[in-house]
Amino acid sequence: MKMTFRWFGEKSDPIPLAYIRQIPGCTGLMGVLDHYAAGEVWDEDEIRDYVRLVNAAGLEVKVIESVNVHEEIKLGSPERDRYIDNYIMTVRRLAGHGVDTIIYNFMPVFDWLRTDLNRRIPEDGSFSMYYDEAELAGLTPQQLAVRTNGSANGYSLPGWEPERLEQLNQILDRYRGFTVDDLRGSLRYFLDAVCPVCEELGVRLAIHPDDPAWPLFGLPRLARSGDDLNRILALHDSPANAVCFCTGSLGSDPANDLPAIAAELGKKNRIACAHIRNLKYLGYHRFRECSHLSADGSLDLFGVLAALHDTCPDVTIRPDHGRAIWGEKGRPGYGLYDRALGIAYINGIWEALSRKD
Ligand SMILES: [Mn+2]
Repeated sequence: MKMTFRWFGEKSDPIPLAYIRQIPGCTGLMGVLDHYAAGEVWDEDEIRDYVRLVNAAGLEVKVIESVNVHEEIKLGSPERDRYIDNYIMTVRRLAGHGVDTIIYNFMPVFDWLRTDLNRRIPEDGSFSMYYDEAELAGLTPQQLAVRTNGSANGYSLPGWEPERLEQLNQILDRYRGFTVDDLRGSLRYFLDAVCPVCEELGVRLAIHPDDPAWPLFGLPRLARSGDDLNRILALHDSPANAVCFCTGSLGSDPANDLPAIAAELGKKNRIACAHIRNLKYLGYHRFRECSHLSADGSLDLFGVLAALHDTCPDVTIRPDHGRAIWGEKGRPGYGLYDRALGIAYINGIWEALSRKD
């Protein structure tokens, strides 16, 4: 197992790389260059400088997150080929600098969604991200977008960039009548084009599950259960067509048996990487994020890690969202302290699993 950390880059992440290097067992990053809009080709020099900077801090960067897919690709419009060519160019450039895993999602319009990014946890006074579908009632997508960005401590959140949301109405109109089968067809076309290049380069494309794991604002979603993920893997049968196993996203639906899904996908050798976090169910489509400790939430993180340890022991892991604790005022979900605690917890479980062998 390789332990990594999400880092947003020197200009938009307040956490120094040197601090990340000091987290026990943390040897690398899942990197992000989040100023690129979906569809843009990433600049070669910038990729090189980024990788050098990370390496100079004693960390690897083999996994890159949020190479976002343009809406024209998801909509399957004639424009898509141009954006797929751009995507392939970015993949080639990243591979040229040692990247072997690229995480993407295929959610129409919206990336991950919460109704509150800083909700106080009454039990311990810390703050975490919170979702309550009842709070969405009466909110238009635009109002929600404004509210989400407004509570982000001044940071631009991945998937919620203001530029992208300007044309929200137009994009939402174009999705009217678009079904989950249409969306899956668009994904197949994308995978058929990009996976052969990935195979040639030794890169894996890892789809991130939908977050939360149900449709929003009537938009279709295709990656919200084990069955969905198996269907996606069957769209293009290749080791390059893989999954980022995100426990918090899949786990938002209590019907998803996370250890069983992890074991099944791991046995197929299709888990390229994993995001590990916990959440606590508070009611129907209502949950909060919590510490990683299984006892603090509703997910069986021991069971998930045991399944990964059994089926894909070389997996790259990072702790996912953490709470804001000890007065830290950072990017919501991406502070240093609670994610470092998450790593310590995951490391402990992993060592116990390894010693048991
Ligand atoms: Mn995730």
